[in-house]
Amino acid sequence: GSPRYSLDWTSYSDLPAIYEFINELAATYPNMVTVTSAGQSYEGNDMPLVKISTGGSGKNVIFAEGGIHAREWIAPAYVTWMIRELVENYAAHPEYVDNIDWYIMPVLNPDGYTYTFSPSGDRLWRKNRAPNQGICVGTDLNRNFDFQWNTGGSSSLECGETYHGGAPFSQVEARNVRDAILSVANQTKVYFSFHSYGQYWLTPWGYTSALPDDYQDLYDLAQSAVDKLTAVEGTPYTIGTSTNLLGLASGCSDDWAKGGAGIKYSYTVEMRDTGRFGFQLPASQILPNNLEVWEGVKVVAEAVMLM
Ligand code: ING
Ligand code: ZN
Repeated sequence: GSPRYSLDWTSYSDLPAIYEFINELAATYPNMVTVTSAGQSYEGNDMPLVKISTGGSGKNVIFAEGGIHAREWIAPAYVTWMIRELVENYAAHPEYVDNIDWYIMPVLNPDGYTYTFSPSGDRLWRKNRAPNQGICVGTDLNRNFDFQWNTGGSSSLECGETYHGGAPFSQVEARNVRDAILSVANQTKVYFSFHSYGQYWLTPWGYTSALPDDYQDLYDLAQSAVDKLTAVEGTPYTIGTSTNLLGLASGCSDDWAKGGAGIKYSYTVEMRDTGRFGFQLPASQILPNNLEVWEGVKVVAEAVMLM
């Protein structure tokens, strides 16, 4: 039968609805969708890892995640929609699943995400929800990765929005995604971290203004992707390194994916908008955002088939 779930991408979905969606897809398409657990968050929420594959071994992998920052609701909304597109719309473009194994984590910060949905929480919360030594809660998971950790562009203060944590990989959510990536790193050609906002297609590095030695390769593929993305309805995206476009930021997941896990094409995509609504992007923009970003992701997937 058809999967029964509440997501329709005309509104934002809370954590239970997202988990219901991926579990329903796995139950309906057991030959294409496998959901395993990458571990649990500090508060004990599951961190599902969705594998989309038509079988076979040794295929190239695209690893994608969203929701490392709690308030960036468009990120899980995009990533869940991309899962739906790959699976329910498989027949329209079977090549993306037949030639690539997709590993997708839709909500990397489930505790923070839940907090942004709670009436007693904070819609604009960014960090996770693990307590620190003092009164302030939370570590910025996107400063907690063990590559050039705490070398600039992160906060040593536990109350800071970019608090990097007490040690690299001090946070269980960051360790869980680390282990999920490492389990497939030798096959993984591309790592995507979906964020908002700003309309940037970012490459490493975040820890230095120096460019990776293969920066031209990352830039050229990003340019091809952004060309198609922008062609949909004119949404402009800027391409460059996170340091050079947004300033220093060390301990980020994309730097670790490239420098630590050895994944050549590591991208952080900052989706809509450019600040009018910011993190509170109206739900009416979920589908337009998703359709254009998917055009860019497809360009990357086509390149991955030839790698
Ligand atoms: N921006 C990113 C952040 O973590 C970023 C910018 C991306 C920095 C990649 C370093 C590497 O601060 C948002 N909106 O989270
Ligand atoms: Zn973010």
